[in-house]
Amino acid sequence: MNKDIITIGIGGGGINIINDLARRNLVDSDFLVIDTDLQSLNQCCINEKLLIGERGLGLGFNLSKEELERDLEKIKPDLKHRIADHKEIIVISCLGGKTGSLVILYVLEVIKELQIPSLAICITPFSVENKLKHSFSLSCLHEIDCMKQEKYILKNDDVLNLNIENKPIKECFSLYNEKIVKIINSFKENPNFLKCPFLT
Ligand SMILES: Nc1nc2c(ncn2[C@@H]2O[C@H](COP(=O)(O)OP(=O)(O)OP(=O)(O)O)[C@@H](O)[C@H]2O)c(=O)[nH]1
Ligand SMILES: [Mg+2]
Repeated sequence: MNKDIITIGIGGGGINIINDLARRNLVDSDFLVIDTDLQSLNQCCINEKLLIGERGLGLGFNLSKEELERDLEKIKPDLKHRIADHKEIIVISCLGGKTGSLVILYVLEVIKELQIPSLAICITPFSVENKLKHSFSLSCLHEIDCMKQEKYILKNDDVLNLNIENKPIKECFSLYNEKIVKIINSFKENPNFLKCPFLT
């Protein structure tokens, strides 16, 4: 029996986040993880997984747009099948990575086709990360705006403002994920919560 809501994690960062939410039982939701990287999918505790492409080696920066589109078209029926029966969908992706920044747009298009209310939680790269990551992140956010998709932006730089001294980054990410839990719960309570600024 499906839950009303499904939370989808895309790319390495998205999968890390979903893995942490599920392992600590922080969100009452079904989960799905999607990546081009088989290793990252295999390391994740979620049962529902979708691998994009046959190589399983991640996108790196070498795959052409046409090849990626072809690979995405192949998973479309499976993706639709896994999400269609849910009433609400959350999509979580760390922008900057090639998979995170490109695949999220495709997943959001499919959700739009199905007309299911959805929220994209987009995490932007640390300031110190390379320029290419920031340019992927910016163009992804622009595309999401063009789609008129509801989105909530979180900045990885804020992870550094948590004031947790000498903690491994994984623990800092884990603490930051509690903010993501609040956003998901707000969306569950009211899918229009972003239109009510006093609630955010
Ligand atoms: N908040 C948070 N950010 C993360 C985490 N893991 C990675 N990131 C961020 O995610 C960004 C993108 O990295 P990945 O998600 O691994 O990249 P990807 O989408 O798999 O892309 P490719 O491997 O290049 O195809 C990184 O630059 C980090 O800023 C995490 O657990 N939490
Ligand atoms: Mg990756």
